[in-house]
Amino acid sequence: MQATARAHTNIALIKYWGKRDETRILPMNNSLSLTLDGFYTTTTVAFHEELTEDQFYLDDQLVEGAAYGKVTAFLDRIRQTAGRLDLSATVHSTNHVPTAAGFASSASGFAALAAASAKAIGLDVTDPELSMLTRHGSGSACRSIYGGFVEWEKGTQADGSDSYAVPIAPADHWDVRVAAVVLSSAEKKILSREGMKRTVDTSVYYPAWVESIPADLAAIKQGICDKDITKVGETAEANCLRMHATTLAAQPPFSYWHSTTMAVMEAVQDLRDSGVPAYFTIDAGPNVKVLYLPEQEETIREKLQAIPGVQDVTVSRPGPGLAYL
Ligand code: 2P0
Repeated sequence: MQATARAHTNIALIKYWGKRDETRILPMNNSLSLTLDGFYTTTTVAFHEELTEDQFYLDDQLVEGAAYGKVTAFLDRIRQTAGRLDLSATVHSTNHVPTAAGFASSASGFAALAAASAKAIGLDVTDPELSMLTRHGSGSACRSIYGGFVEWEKGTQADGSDSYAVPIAPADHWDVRVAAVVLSSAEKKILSREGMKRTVDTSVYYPAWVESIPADLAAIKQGICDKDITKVGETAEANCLRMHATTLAAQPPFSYWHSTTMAVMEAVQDLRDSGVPAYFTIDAGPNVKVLYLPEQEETIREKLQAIPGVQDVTVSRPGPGLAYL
């Protein structure tokens, strides 16, 4: 009863921001992401009858506390679905997502855990079913089931049975690049789970955010289909700024940006002013991701690395979906 799976991280171009159900991890809005080849998690799960509790090792270190709690809670769901509450698991995860890259490893982590644990326990699930299981670990992880461009359908059912990811275009559809720009002091103060809850509960801009999503989705899907960097970039950047605007209108207000975050945003604007198509997006933290085409690689790297306060620039291409090893 053992299986190994690998899943890649994803970057949202249309952001998931706000839940309509915190227990079932059901979002207020559809989101759309690009899976990235540079960052992934490999996880092996083995179920045993003789074990009395789960054990979780991350990069060969035994994990306890809150991170362990999230993993066992997720395994409980898998056990329940399979009708095998008698089993406990050993989980070995290896993260190829350098913390310094500024990507959350939870997306690749929970996608790999869901796939490996479902297979190890003998659950015969379709991709949408696996995406729904993954969603319970972390919302954005449900998009990492697939490679390339992926949409998470928010669904309309109260039980979450129609809230899962669907593939929009495969990784080889279009060679766009994403540079992860890491800032030197990038400590995140408000977790995304907490930040999105405060925003839903208190931000006077939140209803406008939800209302703006269908037009963004339509525009970006057309842009992806046409391989139109201007349309995709402008839509993603505007969507990101609108998400961050909701935090400024929350009570108490907050922002994920640092001064260097804004310096990177200005550098991207400078690049565009000089005729280079480059666009930024920012998640629930200070690091910036920059979207551009392969022919601009050198120009982009040079410009971003020269910004004071930038520690590292790591480039990714569109990446693959789940793999069983
Ligand atoms: C996203 N983020 O679409 C958005 C953009 C952050 C900003 O998904 O509570 O770690 O586990 O469902 O998935 C981060 O939130 O939150 C996130 P939970 P998750 O990528």
